[in-house]
Amino acid sequence: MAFFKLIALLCLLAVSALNVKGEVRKFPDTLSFGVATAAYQIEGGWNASDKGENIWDRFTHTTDTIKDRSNGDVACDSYNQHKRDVEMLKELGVDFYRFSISWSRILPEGFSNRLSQDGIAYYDSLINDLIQANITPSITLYHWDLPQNLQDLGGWANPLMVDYFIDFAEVAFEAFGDRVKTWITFNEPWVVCIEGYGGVTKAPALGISGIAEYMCAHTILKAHAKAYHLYDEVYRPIQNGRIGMSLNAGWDEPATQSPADIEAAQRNTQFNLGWYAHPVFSREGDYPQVMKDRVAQKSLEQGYSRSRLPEFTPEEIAYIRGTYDFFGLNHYTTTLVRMPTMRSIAKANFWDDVGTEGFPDPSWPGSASSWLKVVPWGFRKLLNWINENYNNPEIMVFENGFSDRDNKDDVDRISYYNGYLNALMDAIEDGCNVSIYTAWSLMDNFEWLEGYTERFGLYYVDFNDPRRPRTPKASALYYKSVLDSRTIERD
Ligand code: GOI
Repeated sequence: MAFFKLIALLCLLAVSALNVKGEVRKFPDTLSFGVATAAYQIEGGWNASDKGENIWDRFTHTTDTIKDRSNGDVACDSYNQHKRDVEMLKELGVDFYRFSISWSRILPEGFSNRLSQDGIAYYDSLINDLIQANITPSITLYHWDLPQNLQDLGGWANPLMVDYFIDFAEVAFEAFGDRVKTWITFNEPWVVCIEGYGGVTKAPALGISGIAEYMCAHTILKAHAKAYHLYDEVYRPIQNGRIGMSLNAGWDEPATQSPADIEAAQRNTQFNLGWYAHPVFSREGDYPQVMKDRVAQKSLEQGYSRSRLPEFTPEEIAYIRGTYDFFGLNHYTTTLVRMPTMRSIAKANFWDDVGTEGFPDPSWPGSASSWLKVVPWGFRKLLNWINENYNNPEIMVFENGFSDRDNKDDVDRISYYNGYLNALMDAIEDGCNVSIYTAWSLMDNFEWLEGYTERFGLYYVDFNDPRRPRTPKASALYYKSVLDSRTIERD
């Protein structure tokens, strides 16, 4: 008998040492699972009751840059169908739901002079239904939909926007903070500033590269820090929740092991993730040194009288440093990075400031989104990089997901999730402190410039039907089984 026990034990050891495909891996009990959405992408009701106009209303209504010439006027109609949304969350068995608040729905004029009772009532009802269903609500304050009249005043390029963001945050903490204990100040400030201020692929599409994105980031970092301090000093003592921001980051893999390519990959990470993470999560605070040096140098060469990258005062550096209860991460994909062969242009430009080239490996499987390749091991490397560079913070993964086009039998999405969940498990075994995993997204929704042509949902939404019916895709059943068993199969 003892002999057979020994054999069984040896087999078990062999299986775990060899990492056999199909082996069952159990997630730690400390990891919670959820799904995410964002207000403009799902709500519709763009002018319901007294809701004010925001920059995405303006952008979609007055330009023809959205691929299928669509907009978020109706989207998934969640403004009228949040009870169905909560049903879906219950079907999936999620621990929490991450959604965002539409600023101009609760403050129609952007300022806190006037609150919309209907706007507040909508989120009240959603939050109450979630709690009833034993699903933890978590709120993103800013997922890209600035009130248009605040944009008319310069938006995030105007440093005074800090105080108007604080007014909005205060209204939200007051109204919902008794029931909501996880707050995300900003979703992906990189996208807001690079694509909306430096570039033209997100609202307000200013396209003033090399200047505007640095102003935007400067304001957002101060606004984030001020919201953190407000929560920390006034609301945490009575509401006892947690607050941070969520940064998008791919993994930058050096294209070759040459010192130049390794340097390029590191610089790329510092200019993209470090731009926001270093001021908040590093011991020293402030922008990364390589960023300060390069933008100052190039600005000088280009004839500017000062660096295009604004400077923080020592007081501001100290005020921003440490303003987090967790590291919020949105991760989708990986790129190869190399040192460019041609160098330097005379005109101010963010990409010239970075001075790197990114491209995918042709062997990586693609998705419906040109930028999104399936590279699970990059997720593991990125989590470890954050762990090492920012002192082992508690990491909350607030977005991770895959796009396809029009398909309910979404086997590619299932293999994406299974690959990335395995990489997550590897990173946890490496010692990364990950407490939250969030799939993007609960359902197909308005995918910004791509309109409804790229679908990220676990639930399929029929956008041709005025009732916007939702049906579970194969991946919804896969995710449900992961949540029920708290296990995955090694791939
Ligand atoms: C989330 O952001 C977001 O929070 C959700 O709301 C959203 O629904 C979800 O993701 C799904 O998208 C300008 C090929 C500069 C290579 C324009 C093509 C750089 C590189 C456009 C196209 C990467 C996800 C672009 C966060 C993709 C970075 C999404 C941030 C670089 C570009 C490109 C571009 C491209 N994104 N991402 N990139």
